Amino acid sequence: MSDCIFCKIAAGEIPADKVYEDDKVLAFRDNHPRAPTHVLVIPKKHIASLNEASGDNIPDIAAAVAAIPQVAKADGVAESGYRVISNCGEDGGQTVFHLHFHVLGGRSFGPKLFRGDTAED
Ligand code: DGP
Repeated sequence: MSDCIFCKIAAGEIPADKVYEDDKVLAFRDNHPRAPTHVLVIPKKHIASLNEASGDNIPDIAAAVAAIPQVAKADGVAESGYRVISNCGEDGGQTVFHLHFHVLGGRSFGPKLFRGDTAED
């Protein structure tokens, strides 16, 4: 997709700190890291979000998921643990509409998903 920043990174048109690459997948460091390890794992194919997960896209999404433990291992967080997030849509907090998995590690996130423990937080 011509105006997609992650497509441009996948095509090598915009530089990124790459940590993993194969024919279907690219992983690179987030430019606004929230943890010592903060890597974005993307399918190279333009898929806007998990909302578009379907038969045709599943091999690309599966390849991205399969790259996650390799990224975690390479960054030394596989044993200590890490968090994987894929924000989907506006309420999900998605800002870049090319499917990506945030791989966050190197610190403890604890059991909470939200700031508080209620559905409104
Ligand atoms: P999300 O809010 O889930 O859509 O996350 C998008 C992330 O992408 C955000 O943490 C910042 C990161 N990001 C945006 N533009 C770039 C870029 O040009 N390069 C890199 N490395 N990361 C980017």
